[in-house]
Parts: sequence; C-alpha cells; structure tokens
Amino acid sequence: MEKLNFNKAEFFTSFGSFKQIPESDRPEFAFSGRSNVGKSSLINKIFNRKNMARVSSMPGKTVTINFYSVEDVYFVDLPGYGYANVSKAEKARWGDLIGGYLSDPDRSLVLIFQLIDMRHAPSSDDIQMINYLIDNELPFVIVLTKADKLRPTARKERMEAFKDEIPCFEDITCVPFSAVTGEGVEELRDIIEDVRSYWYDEPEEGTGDSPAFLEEPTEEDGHTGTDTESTDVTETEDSSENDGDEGFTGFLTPNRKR
Ligand SMILES: Nc1nc2c(ncn2[C@@H]2O[C@H](COP(=O)(O)OP(=O)(O)O)[C@@H](O)[C@H]2O)c(=O)[nH]1
Ligand SMILES: [Mg+2]
Repeated sequence: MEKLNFNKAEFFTSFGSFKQIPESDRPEFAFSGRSNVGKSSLINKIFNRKNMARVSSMPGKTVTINFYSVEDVYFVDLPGYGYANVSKAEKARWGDLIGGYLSDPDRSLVLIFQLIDMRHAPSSDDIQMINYLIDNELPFVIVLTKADKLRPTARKERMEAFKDEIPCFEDITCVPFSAVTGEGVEELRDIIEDVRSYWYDEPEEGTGDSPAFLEEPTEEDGHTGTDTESTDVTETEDSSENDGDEGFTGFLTPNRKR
C-alpha cells in the first residue's frame, strides 16, 4: 500500500468530553504523556509542522482530546496529565476523557505512544498509565523524549534504571526521541506505517507477521495484573483484584459504561 504522506496532517477537531467523540471510521494512533513531556513538540516533528500541536508554555489550559487527520488515519492527542494544584473536578474530567477513550472497545485504537521524559524516573502517574495499558492489553510503545538533553553516560544510566522503574520494560518497544535533533522520528514513522498497513491489508489468520509490538505479552513478563477487569474499580467486587493499583492517584478512572 502506498506510504502515508506525513506532510498532509491537518487538525481535525477537539473534543471536551468523551461522549462527543464520534465512532471510529479509521485507525487511530494516540499520544499519551504527562504535561511538559514534549508531546506537542513530537507531534509537530512527526508531521513537519511548526505549530500544529501548540507547544505550550502555559500547561493545563485546555483539557481536550485533539484529533489530527492524515489521509486514512487519525492521530489523537490525549490531554497531558500530572499537573500540580489541579482541582478534583479537573482530574475527574481528565479521567473521563482519557479513561473513556482508552476503554472504549469499539474504537479502532491501533497503537498508543506513551511518552516518558528520558531524563527522569517515570512519575507515579506514568507508571499508572503504563500499568493501565498493560492490564487492558492496549498495544503501545514507549517514546523516551528529550533524548538530546542527555550525554551518553547519563543516557546509559537512565536506560539501565528504566529496567527497574518501568514494568516489563525489556519487552516493550522503546524509541528514544528528540524533537531537537530529529532522533527517532523515522523510527516512529516506520512504526506508524507498519501498523497502518497491517490494519488495512489484514493478512489471513496466522500467515502475516504482526508488528512485534502488537504481540501479546507472555506470562513470564512478570506482570501481576493480568486480569483485564482489575483496573475497573467501579465494577470489581473483590477488592483483592486491585492489587496492581497501589499508588493509584485517581486521575484515571476507566468509564466503560459511557
Ligand atoms: N531539548 C529538548 N526540549 C524539548 C524537546 N521536546 C520538547 N521540549 C521542550 O519541552 C517543553 C514542553 O514541550 P511541549 O511539546 O509543549 O510538551 P507537552 O506539554 O507534552 O505538549 C518545551 O519547552 C519544549 O521546547 C526535545 O526533544 N528536546
Ligand atoms: Mg502540549
């Protein structure tokens, strides 16, 4: 199939509540990460735009899910999480938006790019997000942002540390990225192309090679929360099933009922 023209990205629309989002009519790639991780910069870089996704120095102003269209796919900019001093009501709104979007089984959500700042240990919200993606068997890759800010030694140290800090780190496809040097841009575009052509040219059962990062994690991955329902606090009667949710800060409350 013909390659995607990344220069054809257009802002499509913003949604302030999950209920406004219409049904998927094409595959969707989502970007997730804490505020200031470099999400807007990454989106602008991938699509060769100066300012399509606003690189903001005033975080937290808009809590919306933004859709961009590029030919036959959508790119979905999820609201950044992790601001300090945010009201309970605002947190709930994030939770409704992100949780509603990610837990909707009818969406054609083909891949999530989970952004983590390469310079630091992931926040508890980052870890919660990654556990959520794993527990709900959502396909994702990790993008380590701001790679240009690390010298080789520090970078090596961070990569070692991530093995302890991020669950299943060694089984997750991980792309170091810099919006400044362009490191990782081509790799991300290749991943997008792979997943997109897999979606549109669906091979017959068992014959095609699915992209490696779409393969299901195995039991040996050492992750405990394999029960898909375990993160859905509202629907779980047996609270012992929520063992994986220690440190749950409550910003992400999946809302499967709509
Ligand atoms: N050095 C460097 N700075 C970056 C990079 N990506 C983002 N930034 C800076 O980090 C800040 C937050 O970036 P932004 O894209 O707005 O993050 P967002 O809140 O996740 O959308 C801005 O000052 C950016 O210029 C990067 O790859 N390298
Ligand atoms: Mg932004």
